[in-house]
Amino acid sequence: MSEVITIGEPMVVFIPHKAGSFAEVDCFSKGIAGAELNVAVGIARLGHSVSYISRLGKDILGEYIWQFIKKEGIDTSLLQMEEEHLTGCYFKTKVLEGNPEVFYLRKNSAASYLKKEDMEPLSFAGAKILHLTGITAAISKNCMEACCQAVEKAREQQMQVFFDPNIRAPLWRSESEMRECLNSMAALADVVMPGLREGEILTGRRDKEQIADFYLKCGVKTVIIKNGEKGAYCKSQGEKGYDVAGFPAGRVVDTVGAGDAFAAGVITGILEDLSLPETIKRGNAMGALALTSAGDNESMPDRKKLLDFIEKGGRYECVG
Ligand code: KDG
Repeated sequence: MSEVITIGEPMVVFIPHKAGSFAEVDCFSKGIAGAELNVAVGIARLGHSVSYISRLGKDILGEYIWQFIKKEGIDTSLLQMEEEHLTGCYFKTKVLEGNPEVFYLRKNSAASYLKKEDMEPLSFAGAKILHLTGITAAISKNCMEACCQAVEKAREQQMQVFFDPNIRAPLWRSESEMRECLNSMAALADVVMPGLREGEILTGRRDKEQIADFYLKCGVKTVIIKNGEKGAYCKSQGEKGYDVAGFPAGRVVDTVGAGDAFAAGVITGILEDLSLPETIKRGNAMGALALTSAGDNESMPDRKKLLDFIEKGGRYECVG
């Protein structure tokens, strides 16, 4: 089994060539998306083994995604292809500042039919980390149950469980349901990695230490709160919290996928037994690099690009 296992919904993303509403844009490029898949790409490019659990529709998008996953060296043995449902996709806008808007065409997608029973026959033997995000939990009740089942299996193998809440409000019926589900998933994890704003929304606290304490009280071992260019704040059980400085990103092309790049940096740092501050520094560097391209995982670095970026203290030529 691979070192890391992750579960999620892959999508094709359509990336506009210019700013404006959908009606105003004529040309789009296509790319591959899906938070957990982005993380898997980051992990694989740094030379670690990773398995991706998902369902794809047997259609042109599903075929395209399958080829991409194989090309990236991610284990496809836990991927299923099915005839009945389609593969999801989404469109994003191009913005000159801030976060782009996203429009999903993913309701009833093949991945939303992932279920608990799909997890039961799988062997997690030998794997070290299970990475989950709140997006998979949001797409359907059965996906949420599949994630919980995966946590049980991970526990049997003494794996560490990582959780990124990844708030995607349009996927939830209400904010209270979202808060309750995401916090209950977070409580199952060893390491929780919310963005600062996400932490505020989910816990109702306004301060990074209070947000961290909220999750530590639920039994989480380490909380890492992402704060964009400023870096991240970390607090572990029984220890004092600390900040790890971020990297200047240079020109920001697109912010989507930065949190996933951060997670890939943290997960690989843990696999390589880096100290926690060094691990988070790697996460910050990966997050900054992710801002330099229009795709969701296009600028996930290989090891050389990552080490060069860290050595130079940031700044990288933008793509697109
Ligand atoms: O974190 C990046 C993801 O948001 C993006 O790749 C698409 O998975 C996606 C989603 O659900 O928004």
